[in-house]
Amino acid sequence: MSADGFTTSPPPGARADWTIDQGWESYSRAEHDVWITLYERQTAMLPGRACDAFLRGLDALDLHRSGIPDFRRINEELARLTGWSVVAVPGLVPDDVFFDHLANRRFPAGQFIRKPDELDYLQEPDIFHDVFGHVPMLTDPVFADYMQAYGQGGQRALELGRLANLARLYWYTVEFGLMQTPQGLRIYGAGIVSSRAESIFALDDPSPNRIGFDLERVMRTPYRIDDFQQAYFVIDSIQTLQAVTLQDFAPIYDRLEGASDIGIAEILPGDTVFTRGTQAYAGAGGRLASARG
Ligand code: HBI
Ligand code: FE
Repeated sequence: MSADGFTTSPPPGARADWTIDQGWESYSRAEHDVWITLYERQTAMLPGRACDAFLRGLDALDLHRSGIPDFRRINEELARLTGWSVVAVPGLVPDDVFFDHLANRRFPAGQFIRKPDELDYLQEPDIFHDVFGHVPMLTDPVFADYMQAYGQGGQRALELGRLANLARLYWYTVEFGLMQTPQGLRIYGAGIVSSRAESIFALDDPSPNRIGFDLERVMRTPYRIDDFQQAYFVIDSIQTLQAVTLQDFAPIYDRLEGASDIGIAEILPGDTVFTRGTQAYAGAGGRLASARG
């Protein structure tokens, strides 16, 4: 048990809450260049794909074209807008640590950046996924409330042993969420918006299902951690997410107790279907198949 009452002690050099100094001065030119490559590639393609709140956040924080942003600088504006701050961590942190940060409006961001030969895919969230992908949405007051409520919900889910269900909510909204707008579907999920290939696949490809968001339906639906999603869930507004967190999850968890998982590619009779996917991409072996090329 660490000093802050967390179940796992932090790695050497990290504080009890697993935070470390970003050490912005120590990033190399090559590391800044990786950020610039990714930043320019994504910002060139996101207008018309990312939702307005994301694009507004990108502008508000002025996430620099000139390289990896200094958390001290972006935190001044972020704190003014919604009271959030970005804190540096060495990588994935234990769930209880993660939820405690979110519940206190601190977003834990990986301090490292991917290598030039990993531009398109990496398993662990790096600073580009976390800061470019997640932080712009935290400038939106309603989404900022949702993320804090998610952290509080996570702490409760840990107490109730329902983390797996709650993790699906995070995955299908914060990481891979789509939003319906008068101009069509738009991206707000960090896992999509920080990936060039998935920013195209999630909106344009006929392979995945695109289904109207429903809390219990999402909590019963497994997800992919190794490849593009086989299903994306669509909210009609960010306010929908805030409404979700105003519910008491305990009765929902009770109903989920006896409920089976829904097949990852399945469409239910009660689903609002935006796209009945072909599942051709997943059926052909997905990324690994295309990587094998
Ligand atoms: N740690 N740094 C970091 N970033 C995450 O997104 C993260 C994490 N730890 C746990 C976690 N996500 C998920 O297991 C929870 O969302 C359930
Ligand atoms: Fe993430």
